[in-house]
Amino acid sequence: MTETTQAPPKPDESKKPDEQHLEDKDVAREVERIVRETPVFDVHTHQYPPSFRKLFSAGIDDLVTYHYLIAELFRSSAVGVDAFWSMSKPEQADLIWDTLFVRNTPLSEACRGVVCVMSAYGLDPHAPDLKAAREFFEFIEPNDHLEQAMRLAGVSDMVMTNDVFNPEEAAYWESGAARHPKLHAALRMDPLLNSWEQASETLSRRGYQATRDIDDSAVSSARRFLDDWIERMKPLYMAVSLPAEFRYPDDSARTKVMQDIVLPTGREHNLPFALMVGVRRAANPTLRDAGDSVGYADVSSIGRLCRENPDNRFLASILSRENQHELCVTSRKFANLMPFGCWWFLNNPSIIREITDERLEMLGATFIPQHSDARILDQIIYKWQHSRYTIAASLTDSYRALLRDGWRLTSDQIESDVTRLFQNNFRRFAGVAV
Ligand code: RAT
Ligand code: ZN
Repeated sequence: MTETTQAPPKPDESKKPDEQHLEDKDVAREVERIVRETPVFDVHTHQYPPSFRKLFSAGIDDLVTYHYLIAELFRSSAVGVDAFWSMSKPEQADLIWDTLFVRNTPLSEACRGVVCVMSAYGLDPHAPDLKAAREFFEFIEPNDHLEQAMRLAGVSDMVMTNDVFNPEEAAYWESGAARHPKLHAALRMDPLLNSWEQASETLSRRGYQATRDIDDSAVSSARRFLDDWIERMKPLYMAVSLPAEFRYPDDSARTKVMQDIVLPTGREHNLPFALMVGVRRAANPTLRDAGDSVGYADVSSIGRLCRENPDNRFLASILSRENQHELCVTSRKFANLMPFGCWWFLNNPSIIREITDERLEMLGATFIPQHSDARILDQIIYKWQHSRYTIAASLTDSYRALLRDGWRLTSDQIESDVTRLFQNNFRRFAGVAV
């Protein structure tokens, strides 16, 4: 074929408008399909590979004793907390099942999640007890279980929460327990920033001498400690959860640790730092993990961190619903800030909906809409099924509004936006191959 016999078609002529441009009536169906079929990179979970035996949490007893459900149990049962904690895990699960699923309608998001997971596995959520569910999970080999759950959830990769200050977890890393190629590490360091006293004791005990004063030698010990753990874990980011009272800068040990230890480490290893802000730990300590609460955070502190440290990248998730708009505004000011997820008490459809709407309106497709925070493997199934449903509804309304304004929309555009939201925004920010 020569140039003169056939000229290449002009871009416009190569399109068949009726086939390529979606009509308003087709948008919802197409968005739902693409959101359902696009795999997710789950950027914050509490998953572990099966080789981290005791930390690998899966199956019906773990699902039903999720701390969100423990909090709900005490609102519907007269059982006392001491009596509850003295029970074995299967006894606790039986009580929660009977209370929240047999005697009551499982209306809450956390309850509905168990129903969703059971249905996905073909188990009867109306069962009077957990016998059949226990039998079902008993025979799944852990690696098959992991694969099956990820497939049912449409999750390609998960980021773990790897607490370097937890001796039980550290022991697995030190013993060289096998990693899983789809489970990536995140170096979590709450004590370092929230309790220097405790952190310095742990550092010294592990051979990284650190005094209670954060002097030069303590700084270099803590940096060596982080360097060594980064070398061992190869994390995609470092992370901390911070109380609602977090302020930056201030005259606390935390600001010093940030400035002298954590931020330089992030720059040297080219690692983003994930800030999860707004927790009020142990509001009701008798409930243990279920007793944490929420407080209003200071988003301007995050803005100052981003402004003063342009060579660091920050991921941020804030727990209070009231902080979400400020986080969007701050993200518009700083490209080194990536908002992610609808965290913990925000992981409910009504709230995901409003947060996703405001993020789309203020940030386009430049954010990470959700993470599962799954503590129990099987939860990724419901957390993602529920989130996908709401994210699709938000996106549908955004695209339909765009159509009303005269935009011509194609499936390719939707695919590219959803891939950014579910995969590539995180991959690019964390330096993972796209
Ligand atoms: O959502 C949760 O399960 C919380 O207990 C926390 O794990 C929280 O997500 C965190 O990472 O601190
Ligand atoms: Zn978490």
